[in-house]
Amino acid sequence: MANKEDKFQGVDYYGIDDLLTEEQKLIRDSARQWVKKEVSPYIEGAYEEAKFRKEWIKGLADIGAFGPYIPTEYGGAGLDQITYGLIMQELERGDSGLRSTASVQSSLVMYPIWKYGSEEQRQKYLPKLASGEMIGCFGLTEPDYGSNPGGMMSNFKDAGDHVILNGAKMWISNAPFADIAVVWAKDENDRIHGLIVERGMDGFTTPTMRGKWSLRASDTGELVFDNTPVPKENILPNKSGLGAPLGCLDSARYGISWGAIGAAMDCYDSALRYSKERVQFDRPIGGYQLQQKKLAEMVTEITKAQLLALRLGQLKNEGAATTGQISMAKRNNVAMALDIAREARQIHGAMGITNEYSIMRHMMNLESVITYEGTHDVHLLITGMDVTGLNAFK
Ligand code: TGC
Ligand code: FAD
Repeated sequence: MANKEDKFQGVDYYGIDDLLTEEQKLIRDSARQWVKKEVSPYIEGAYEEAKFRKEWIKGLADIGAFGPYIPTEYGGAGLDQITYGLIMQELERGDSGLRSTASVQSSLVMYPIWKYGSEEQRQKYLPKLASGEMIGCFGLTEPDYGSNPGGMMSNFKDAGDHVILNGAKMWISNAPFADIAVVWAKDENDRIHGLIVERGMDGFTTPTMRGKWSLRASDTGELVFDNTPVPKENILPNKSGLGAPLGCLDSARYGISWGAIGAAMDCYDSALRYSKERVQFDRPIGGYQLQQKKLAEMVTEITKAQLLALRLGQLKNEGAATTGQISMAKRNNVAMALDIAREARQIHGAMGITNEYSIMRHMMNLESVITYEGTHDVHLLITGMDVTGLNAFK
């Protein structure tokens, strides 16, 4: 629905703003204003059409959402990890698909090029990715290897100054319009490497995946490689093995732990307002204990999630956050947001299923967010392994 008024106020029950710097708040607020002005009026239309609006790319770059923590010498914003988290929070407050585009660009495309790439690769790709002139995607998941990416079949063989890449990736965010793909594939010794594949390379196609009832404002596709020649200079030289893509996931999962708070805050904010306006049996429904229980629990869970994300951000800034800690925050905060979306939907009654409110859209989006970047169960097993030292995956 176009021109819907966005009345979002922000949720800060514990005065967490006092723990943020002026710069962090300023950047968070400018992301919030951009979402209010450029996203909220158009998001329901984009969702119905099942299309990411390319018009958003420049705005995302302008608010620093592409590579917030990438050094300025490569075109990034050079910000700290908490600011990165706050930007993801504001984007996902607008829509999870919007945050997805920024997560993928920053943590799954720019991060591996920055961390594992050569200096030439950094200079060639990072400034264009930061400005939005170039959009990237990340190909790890395959039709038969989702939670278990180590089993991937995609492979490449040496052919002199280039390699020949074969295989298929699916469920790839931004694939249909990406200019480059960071693709994970095995060499002839079964070792996983990252390759930068450019649109236009022979035998490389990106069919769109249709029929999603979730994350509809984000374009999802396949990556198909049919004897695709990739120059050797496009292989990321500085890290190989499954730990390389998993390292990128740590960064993206961290951003999602903040993003989910944004979706939850939007649902709570809307439910709180509605509960005070909607009258049944001659009283606002917010005056009934059953509705207050929902609202009180929502704000409690949001506050806990905010503290978890903030502490994780501090650890990230110190370079001390572990995979287990990141998994805990991603798992907890996404499940929290999904629970809140479901409860908020009930507070809105029938209106909650319409696109007059953002609730149902958030709820449907969060069904993807709880699955991608490691499912809810996978993250539980990561935490379980971390605390027991015993692997329950295999
Ligand atoms: P495992 O044997 O445990 O580990 C293999 C190697 O990787 C190292 N490692 C890590 N390194 C860096 N960061 C991490 N988080 C790491 N976790 C593990 C590990 O030390 C080992 O190194 P080495 O040197 O000994 O070889 O691997 P496994 O095969 O048992 O699998 C473990 C498991 C299941 C936890 C992992 O594979 C996993 O996380 N699965 C979930 C897959 C997933 O999250 N896919 C996401 C695809 S991308 C996406 O969804 C984008 S959504 C778009 C958006 O964000 O909007
Ligand atoms: P499966 O791995 O088949 O899991 C099915 C079920 O089995 C899950 O409940 C899971 O928790 C459970 N399970 C699996 N293993 C175990 C075990 N050992 N013990 C107990 N339970 C287990 N991938 C990319 O590479 N790039 C992207 O950009 C990307 N974008 C995405 C966008 C969307 C909208 C979606 C929905 C997915 C995207 N993905 C992307 C893929 C995503 O990462 C995978 O869907 C996810 O990792 C899970 O894999 P799967 O769907 O194959 O589920």
